[in-house]
Amino acid sequence: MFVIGERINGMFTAIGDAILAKDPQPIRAMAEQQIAAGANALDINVGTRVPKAERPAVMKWLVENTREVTDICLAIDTPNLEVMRVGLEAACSKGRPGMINSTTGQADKLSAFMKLAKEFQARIIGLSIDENGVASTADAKVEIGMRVLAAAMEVGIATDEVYLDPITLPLNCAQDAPGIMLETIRQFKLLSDPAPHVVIGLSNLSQGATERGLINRAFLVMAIQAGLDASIHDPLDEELMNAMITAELLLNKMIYSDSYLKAYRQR
Ligand code: THG
Repeated sequence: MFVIGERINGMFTAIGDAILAKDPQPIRAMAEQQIAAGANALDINVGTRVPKAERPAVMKWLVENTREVTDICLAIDTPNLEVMRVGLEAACSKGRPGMINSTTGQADKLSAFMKLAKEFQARIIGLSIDENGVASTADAKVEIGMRVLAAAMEVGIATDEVYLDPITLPLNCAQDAPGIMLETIRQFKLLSDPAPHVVIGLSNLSQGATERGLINRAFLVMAIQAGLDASIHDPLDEELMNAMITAELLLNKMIYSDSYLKAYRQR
């Protein structure tokens, strides 16, 4: 599993405060903690408390500060093309890896973001959203996934550099959504050869619910069985990471040993 740490996001109070105060220390500490806990990449999102006009400069600051402590992949989380470009410039400097999080499926957005992905050799996440909003059926989600892959191929991006995201809705407002997501994940994996990656923003699922950790854990395990191979979540949630590692063990993706949890973390 490719784990994208979700915690450098202005929506978390402590990180939002640090962003507004231009205090780099909590940002760097959060990057280091997530990497120590097993993150393979870090999501970078300035949040909603920063005024729109300041977001390009603030994204640059946030990425540059994170880059002070790590060379791993940084996923620039913004729907705005200008903020994305500034974020990628900082993330991908000196040949380091970056990721576009994300594009939607409208033709004009797709072509602009795919060009950026090509320019920066960045991976790219395509959401199951288009001019009609969030696709609600598996068929509609897969249709958008197909358009995302076609747009990638058009600019010469391999289908396995694309991450399709079926969109995770909170369980407490859409109880049939998890089942639809599982079906979508299975179908995404059949869309191309090589298959695209499939990613979700796991924590969305349990927003506003009690038993958040348990809900996240149970769904992540099911989604991995369906073909999920990347997840934006909290790597500091140790029980979640243990459930994820165990799911991979049970699917024969690593060799059993009594100390398999430790072995996974050491690799
Ligand atoms: N897909 C993609 N990218 C995404 C998402 C997605 N990026 C953003 C989001 N969804 C994933 N990241 C988060 C980060 C935090 C939370 C949920 C998703 C979260 N935050 C707490 C809350 O709202 O309760 C805040 C807690 C606090 O304030 O401390 O749940 O789906 N491609």
